Amino acid sequence: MVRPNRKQLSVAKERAILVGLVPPGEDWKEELLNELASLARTAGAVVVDKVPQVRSRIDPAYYIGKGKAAELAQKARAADVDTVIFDNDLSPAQVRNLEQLTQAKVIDRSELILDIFSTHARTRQAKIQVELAQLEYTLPRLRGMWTHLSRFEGGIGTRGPGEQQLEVDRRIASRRINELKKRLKKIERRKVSEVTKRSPELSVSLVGYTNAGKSTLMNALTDAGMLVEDKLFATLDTRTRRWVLPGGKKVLLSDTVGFIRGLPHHLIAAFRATLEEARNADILLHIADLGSRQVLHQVAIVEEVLKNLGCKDVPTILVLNKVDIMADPVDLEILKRKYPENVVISALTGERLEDLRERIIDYLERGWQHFRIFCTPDDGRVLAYLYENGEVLSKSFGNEENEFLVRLHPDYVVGLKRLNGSVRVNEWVPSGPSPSSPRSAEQSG
Ligand SMILES: Nc1nc2c(ncn2[C@@H]2O[C@H](COP(=O)(O)OP(=O)(O)OP(=O)(O)O)[C@@H](O)[C@H]2O)c(=O)[nH]1
Ligand SMILES: [Mg+2]
Repeated sequence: MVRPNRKQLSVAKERAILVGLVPPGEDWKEELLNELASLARTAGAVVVDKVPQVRSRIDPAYYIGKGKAAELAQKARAADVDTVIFDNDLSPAQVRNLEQLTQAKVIDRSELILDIFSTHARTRQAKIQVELAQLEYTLPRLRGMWTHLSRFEGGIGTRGPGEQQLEVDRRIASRRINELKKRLKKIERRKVSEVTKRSPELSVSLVGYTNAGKSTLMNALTDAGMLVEDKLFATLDTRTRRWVLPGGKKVLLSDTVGFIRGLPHHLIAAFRATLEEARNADILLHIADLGSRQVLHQVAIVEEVLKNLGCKDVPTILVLNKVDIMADPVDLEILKRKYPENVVISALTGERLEDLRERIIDYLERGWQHFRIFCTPDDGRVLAYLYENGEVLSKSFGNEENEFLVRLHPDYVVGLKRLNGSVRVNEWVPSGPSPSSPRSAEQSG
């Protein structure tokens, strides 16, 4: 396959120096580069040094200023570094200038994240999504990249062919982008039809910052067998499993790709369909990592991404995870106050998972209404369905017809009628005390 000329973005096994710009007065200097270090390690690089730069103004030519860049070049040479990774996004000109000065490969945060995504993508959909995001990120930069490549390929004086090559690259890249978009549409259409074919079961989506413990929780609640790793972006596709709650109620639970500060917007665009799962969910479980000192920042970032994805109106429970390794109890109190809908758990030890289960049951039952259901006596599936999805308050069995009083979410009435077209359903407003508790209804039936 013909691919446009692309700078080798992969940093696997390379020795790297990390650089980040911190506005004066900010106190998260160390933490900022810790996250970049996790990203770099996840990508396979060996971090040899971290250089946070306190500076308020961005230098258009060298980002951190020429003096600082020269110091950086010295450090890079002394430590025999292959790559310099910037925590911020750089312009093509800045990359070029910095590479000339440091004699090392220079990549920015977005490129690093794209690199991780491309090595972690497993499904066809995720692979296409990542390639699309990479091409869209590099297309406007092709000019800068060509100059960069021509330097290594002895391109001085070969300007003519260079320009021509650039045009060819652009055309190949655009054509490939269109092709990938088409393929993606096809996969997405098929997925949509799969989703609409699903039963009326309520869906619960796990969302949250990368490494917060979404997949660990998914495994603890279902037998999903999701890959769990102390690495960023272990999960890149959506996995949905049936989650059986105490009492036998079932919901669909989905695990999906995590969020991070400064997620390249091409990536969000490419992964929109994957993240769509969250928008269509009945309930979101926002998993937060109490083990991180940055948990407040992380929760705010996830909230922001959710808002951009159009999930503002989906009921959300904040799941405060990793209580077994909590970094700061004050953060926990702040979050609990700010988000009254919360539970505190440890997905790893299983601590207080029952609180989460109960909360989901509460949530599911909140929209329940009372119904009087009539059906012919020969269909046992109706009663089984009612037990599975609602609460049966009383039963009376007749020769012609059975009658059940139930509490049920209105969504399930549709499924009931699909099950047996002759079922009649009347809404019922109970007056006075409920006819009987479920237990005594069991006995009376
Ligand atoms: N101590 C502790 N560690 C946890 C807990 N939950 C998850 N972890 C660890 O946190 C790391 C990340 O867990 P994952 O479940 O892969 O996180 P994720 O949110 O799915 O991450 P991505 O898929 O990368 O976005 C793993 O090393 C887990 O073992 C917890 O409750 N306590
Ligand atoms: Mg995961």
